[in-house]
Amino acid sequence: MAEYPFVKYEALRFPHDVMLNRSLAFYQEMTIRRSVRFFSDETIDEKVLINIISTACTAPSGANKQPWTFCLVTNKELKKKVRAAAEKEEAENYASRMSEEWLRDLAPLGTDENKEFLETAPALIVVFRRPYEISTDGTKHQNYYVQESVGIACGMLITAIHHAGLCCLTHTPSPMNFLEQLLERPSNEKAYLLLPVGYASEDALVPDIKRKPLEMCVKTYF
Ligand code: IYR
Repeated sequence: MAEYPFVKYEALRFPHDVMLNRSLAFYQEMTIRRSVRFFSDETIDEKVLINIISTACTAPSGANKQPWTFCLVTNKELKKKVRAAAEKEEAENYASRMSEEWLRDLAPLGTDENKEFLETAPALIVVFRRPYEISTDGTKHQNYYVQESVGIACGMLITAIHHAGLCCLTHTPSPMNFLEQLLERPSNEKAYLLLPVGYASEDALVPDIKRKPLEMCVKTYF
């Protein structure tokens, strides 16, 4: 059996008081994150966006296959096409594909088929999952736990966006295969999530909704 190399891991480690402060400060930073639907058109330094995507790419993944591609779109024409295609699908969703209960559940969010934010936001990050890889001889190689891996990477992406002082929306146009076509992705890439990214507009409003109380989210077994 071949030997595989290992290297020493220098893990972060803090004194208890520092750990307590850091964990609280990070929670306090994250708890003010909101999904934003109103963006200013102010541009973002491309280096910041690349740092954010680099953070997402540090996510753990099944067998370290890193089964994702993050497409960064700032081109105005392309954003316009993405908006038109997303609105076409969403118009059908709101008109006939979504159940009465679903529409009732969405009502407090004030969403509809109009997706202006896809054009206003200076950047779109389109995340693709890669269920398999195609080697140069054309053979397919499955990736593992692709949904989980890409979901975790997206969580880290959203966290990095917020940490940089930017806002985003986890937008889920459905079906979203139009993104594969518009961005001319290879056949092994499937659209997973579409995030407009930018600064919240000065008059941005968010729904007056609350998070579940912690007791409903956490069960302890000490
Ligand atoms: N994809 C639709 C509907 C929608 C779904 C969820 I889950 C939301 O949290 C918000 C909206 C849309 O984006 O309008």
